[in-house]
Amino acid sequence: TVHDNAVARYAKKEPRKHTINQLIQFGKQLNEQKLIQSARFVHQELPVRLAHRIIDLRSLPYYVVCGPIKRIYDVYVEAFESVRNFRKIQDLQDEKEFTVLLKHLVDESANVVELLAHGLRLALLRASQREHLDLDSFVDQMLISRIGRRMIAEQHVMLHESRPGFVGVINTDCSPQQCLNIAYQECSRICFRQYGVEVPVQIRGSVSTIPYIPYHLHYILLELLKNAMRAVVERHFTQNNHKNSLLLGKDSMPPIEVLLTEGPKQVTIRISDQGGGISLDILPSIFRYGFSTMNRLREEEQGGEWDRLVQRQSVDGPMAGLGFGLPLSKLYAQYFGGNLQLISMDGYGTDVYVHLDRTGDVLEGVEI
Ligand code: W6P
Repeated sequence: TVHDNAVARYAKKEPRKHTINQLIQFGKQLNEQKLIQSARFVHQELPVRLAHRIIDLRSLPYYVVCGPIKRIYDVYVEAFESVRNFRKIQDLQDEKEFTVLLKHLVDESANVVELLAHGLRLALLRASQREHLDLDSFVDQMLISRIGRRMIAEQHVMLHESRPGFVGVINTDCSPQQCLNIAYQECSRICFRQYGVEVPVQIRGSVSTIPYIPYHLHYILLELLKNAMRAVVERHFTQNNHKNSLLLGKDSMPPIEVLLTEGPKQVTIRISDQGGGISLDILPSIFRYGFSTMNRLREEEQGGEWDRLVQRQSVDGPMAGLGFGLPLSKLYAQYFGGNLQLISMDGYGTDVYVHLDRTGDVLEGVEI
């Protein structure tokens, strides 16, 4: 098509990466010139990052890029064109209109993760007869890139709003403790709605605040707490009989223990549940896309394979998603130099370690 040259041209450039501290430095004491400069950066940068993904999508087999993934491709091409064709940003009026476009693009692409999950499921179904298909690193790259694009777009949009403690979407004094409490409250509500019980959480230790994007941390902690609570509830109802369990109070569930620690460079959050751990045959798959622990019990019943599990996604309640929660949480943790590790103690429970950089000096992105 007519865009091919433009895509190739932009894809020759490498993305320009920033650290959290650079974004904070740039975004504070904002004036008109800096706002225009910020818009110009996004104007140049988004097409570069999109072009790389467009090329990636084109390199996939035909039967993968149809349905939901073709839809993603179309959304990306449209975003690429609309940003690239936007006039040179010269004054505040240009900047204002460009910001409206950015908001629009962020909203438009809200369902990309869902499309990716459905597309992956379809692709794996189609591929099973033909060839061995491993799309994990492709999906990783799609999601890492999406985290980055959304961050730079939302950062620019949010520079217009001044909130205490924030520079754009970055909280210069993000409290892991507070974030944990908020995620815990939300998770308790979800858990109670789904199962009619609550799982107690005990929090120990305290840490300093860090420069961070609260949304990223909230996503990670909510996801991990949901997994932990689900494991504890399922184990509880499996071990005890249902009638008895209903008579027992909240304290009969073994608590999830959270420990917050810090060193010179990192904050670490360890979340320990006594949900029985993760069965050894599925442990190697838990960071794979499309694998959902919601299917754990059913798999044990049926002795199924991961390939067959991916066929049964997306009908789960709010405690389980499309099998993207855990791997996506890991990418969020890694995006600014942190990490996420999981240790299962077979038959007992699971420990998850979330490491977060506290210096703010690590470049965005994840090497895969
Ligand atoms: C489990 C499975 C899991 C995944 C992520 C976090 C905690 C847990 N606990 O049993």
